[in-house]
Amino acid sequence: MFTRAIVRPPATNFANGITTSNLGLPDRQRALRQHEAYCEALVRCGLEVIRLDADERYPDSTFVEDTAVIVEPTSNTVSRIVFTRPGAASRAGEVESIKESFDQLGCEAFSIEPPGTLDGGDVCQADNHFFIGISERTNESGAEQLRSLLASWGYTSTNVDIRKLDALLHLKSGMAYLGDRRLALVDALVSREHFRDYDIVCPTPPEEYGTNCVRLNEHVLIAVGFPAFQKTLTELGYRCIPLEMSEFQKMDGGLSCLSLRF
Ligand code: CIR
Repeated sequence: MFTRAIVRPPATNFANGITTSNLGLPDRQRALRQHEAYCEALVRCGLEVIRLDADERYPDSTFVEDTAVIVEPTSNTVSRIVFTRPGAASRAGEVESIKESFDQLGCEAFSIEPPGTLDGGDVCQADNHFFIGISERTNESGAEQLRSLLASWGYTSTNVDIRKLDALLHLKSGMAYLGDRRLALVDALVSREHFRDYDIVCPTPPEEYGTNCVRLNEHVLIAVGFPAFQKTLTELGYRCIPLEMSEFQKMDGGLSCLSLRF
């Protein structure tokens, strides 16, 4: 059960962030409206939304997911948080300001240390198992540090190498856990050994961007514009909340990147 989410709206310099998408410059006013609708959807899913101020120092700072991995307790302990060490130099400073927001939340805190790099977008939790993407942003040292922390808390993990998959910035650009041992996966990941014990839903081209959906309690947030994928999820019994994501997609971001959920 998720009860809280941390979000940060796009800063005025949002358009100066990193992107490979070739979809044109984002419109910040539209991005703010899309972000507001996203926050309203989180509330609809039963979450309290903790809204941080926009951070003008970091154009990519709206993508808060990349700064931390939150591990929810399975027993009666506080949540644990692993602050990341983002793989993109321009994003390194984002972690400090997220740390300040967590100071009040009483989580037990850990950090990825050099030479490790890790982006939260490369970490996909599926119940007691974590998939960790090795990507342009997350290196083997970062993945190993996370694996070791998770193992000490009783979780298993598997590395998924996505470095040859140019279309995926992060692992979660191409996968999502839907609960009940079901994964949404892009076609390029479907045949990987790691996923063979799961039910798989695979959006067909040109709907791959839809794969980055977010199961939150009784609902699934999905991006607008992927009708076949939405129909599949609805037929499987999920209550979908479609959200406009065009401005974030222009900056290589997806639904999961816009919040830290716990
Ligand atoms: C970046 O390149 O870091 C940002 N423009 C997009 C980050 C998206 N985050 C994510 O997929 N978790």
